[in-house]
This record gives sequence, structure tokens and C-alpha cells, in this order.
Amino acid sequence: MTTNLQRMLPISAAVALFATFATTAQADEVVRIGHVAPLTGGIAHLGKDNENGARLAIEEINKKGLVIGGQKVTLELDAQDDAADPRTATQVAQKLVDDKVLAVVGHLNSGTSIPASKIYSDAGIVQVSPSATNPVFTLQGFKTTYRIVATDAQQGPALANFAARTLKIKSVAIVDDSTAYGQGLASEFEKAARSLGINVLSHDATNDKAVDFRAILTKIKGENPEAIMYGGMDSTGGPFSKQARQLGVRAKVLGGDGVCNDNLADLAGEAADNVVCSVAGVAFEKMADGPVFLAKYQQRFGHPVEMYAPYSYDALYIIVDAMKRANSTDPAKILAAMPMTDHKGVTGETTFDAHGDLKHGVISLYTYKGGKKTLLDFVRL
Ligand code: ABU
Repeated sequence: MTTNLQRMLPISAAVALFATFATTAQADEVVRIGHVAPLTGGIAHLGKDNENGARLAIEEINKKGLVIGGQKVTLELDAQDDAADPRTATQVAQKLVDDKVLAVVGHLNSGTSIPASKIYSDAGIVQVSPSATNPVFTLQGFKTTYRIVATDAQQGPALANFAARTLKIKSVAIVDDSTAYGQGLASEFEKAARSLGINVLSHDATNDKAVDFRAILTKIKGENPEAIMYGGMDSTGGPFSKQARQLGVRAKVLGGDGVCNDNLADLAGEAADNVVCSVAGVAFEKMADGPVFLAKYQQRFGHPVEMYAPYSYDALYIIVDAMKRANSTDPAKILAAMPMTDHKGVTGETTFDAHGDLKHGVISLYTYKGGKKTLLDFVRL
């Protein structure tokens, strides 16, 4: 049987035309990159912020065009919700492995990043957290585990140092939210505070879903500390600070990166001005391309950056940089390229130590003035 095409073209031309169609059909390789953060629950706003940073990077890279090993590659974000829950995090991690993602940006929380890291390690998939700060995350001996923020072993002492040397705090009560992050940060702060001669009057625990802190705060009021260090997130740190003020507690409230965002001011109201908090990275105003990034983000998503979006954006570019250097979309080759990372991104220059931590991190210290988050100081590590 003779087809219409064979009638119109000599056989050799028809074969050449068919080969062109076939080449075009295979030209685009779609590569999935996973992203995990809480998209539901009390800190969903932070999870969405992280996801938006990674999404912005993917959209830019796809727009510009990515060619790996001579083949056009289109990136796709496989975005998942772990609800800040350790068990859900492992289920989602397994889903991403089954989805054959090339690498993962996430998770947001230490308490989810740590259990998920074994699953990615077993699968040989690179995991870069843009926000998990518990030191244990990168100390498990996994070759797949990276982060691009400083750790709580750096953040706790930086906050204690600022309290002792700048704020001249001599006594502190500590409260943590019983999560890997809150408990870990509070214990790093406590060690450093004691070594600096701060009198640690008490260390209490609440949980990351608590809404009423009046019993703990009433007990602490009786101890009359000069400061209260709260290890937890903004969703609880905001009401904690507000209730402290309502109960007439005069102590400063100290917190880490979990509380240090604009949402804290919304939740704490006027009490935010009594808060001093740290961020495990460079301040937006100190990022060379910070204003450009903030404007780009605002234009794309219609609201400002919450917190670590520049870090998830850089994490995505770091993975693509490894892909380019490996000239491959094979996860094993990308994993092999990761230790040699030297990436200049929005958050600065990223190089990794043998554990997958930043060689040169930064801790920034803030307070709130009239509810506006205001940079006080920063420490280069
Ligand atoms: N680093 C603050 C929030 C994320 C976490 O480490 O749990």
C-alpha cells in the first residue's frame, strides 16, 4: 500500500523528514526536582514561601533554556506537603523517590528533614535543605545531605553572645516547643549562655500546636528573668510573646530563625518590639542582589518574601549547577558533583564542608521597631 507521503516525496526524503520528527519528539527531557515543606498547618505560610523560591528558579531556568548532554531539559517542580510532621515527611520522601525526582529541595523543618534524609540517602538522591538548622541533619554520615543555612550550633551561641555582650542579660528562662528544631536550638543556646555566665533559671517545654502559654509564663514571671529564650516557630512564638506582655512579664523575648519574620509581628502585636531574634543566614539588605530578588518575587507571587525563599531559590540553582558540571541528569553523577559546588547566588557564595554544611555561614540579629523587622547586627562564621 502506498501512502500519500510516499506519493509526494522520494523514499530518501520521506525517511529524512521522519527522522527529523523523531528527533524533535525526543528532544525535551522532563526532569523532576522535588520540593517539600509544610503547606498546611500553622507554618504553611513559611512552607509556601520556600516552595515559591524553588518555583521561581525553575521558571527562570526553563525560560532561559537548559541543555544537558546535548539534550534540551525542562525542569518540573514536584511540590509536596509534609505538614511539618515527621511521619508524613518520610511518606512524602518515599513518594518523591518513587516519582524518580533527580534531587530534592527541603524539607523546611529539622524534625522532617532528619527522618526524610535516610530515605533520600538510601535512594542516592541529593537533598538540599534551605532552612533546617538542627546540627544532626548533616552529621548522620549521609553523602546526599546538604543545607545552605547556618546551624543551631552556630545560631544558639550567636544569640547567647548578643544577649550577654550587647543586651547585658544576666538571667534567662528557657522554653522550647519539643520539636527537633526548638529543643535543639534551646539546648545550644543554654550551653552557650551558661558558658557566658548567664544564670539559666529554668528550662520548660511546650509543644508546636500550643495556643495558651499563660501557665508557663506565670511561673516564669515569678522567677523574674531578664530574658526568656523561646525555641520554636512564629505560629507559637507570636502568641507566646503577646501573652507574656499581657501578663506583665517585662523580660526580653529571644528567639531563633523560626520566629524571626514579619508574621511574628502580626501575631505578637506591640509585643514584637520586645523580641530579639536571629536568622541563620544573611539579611536581605546585605544580599548584593537582594532588592532584585525581592522585587521579582513580589511581582511573581503578589506578596513579599516571608523568610527563606532566597535560600530555596539558590538551592534549586545549586542542584542545576551540579547537573551542568556533571553534564548529566543521572542522580548519581549529580551527587558526585555536589561537593565541588562553588555557587554565587542571591544569598552569597556557597561552598560546602565535608558534612554538606556551609563553609562560610552568616547569622543575622534583628529586633522589631514599630512592628517592622529591623537588622541589629550580623556575624560571619
Ligand atoms: N530553622 C528554623 C525552622 C526550620 C527548622 O529547622 O525546623
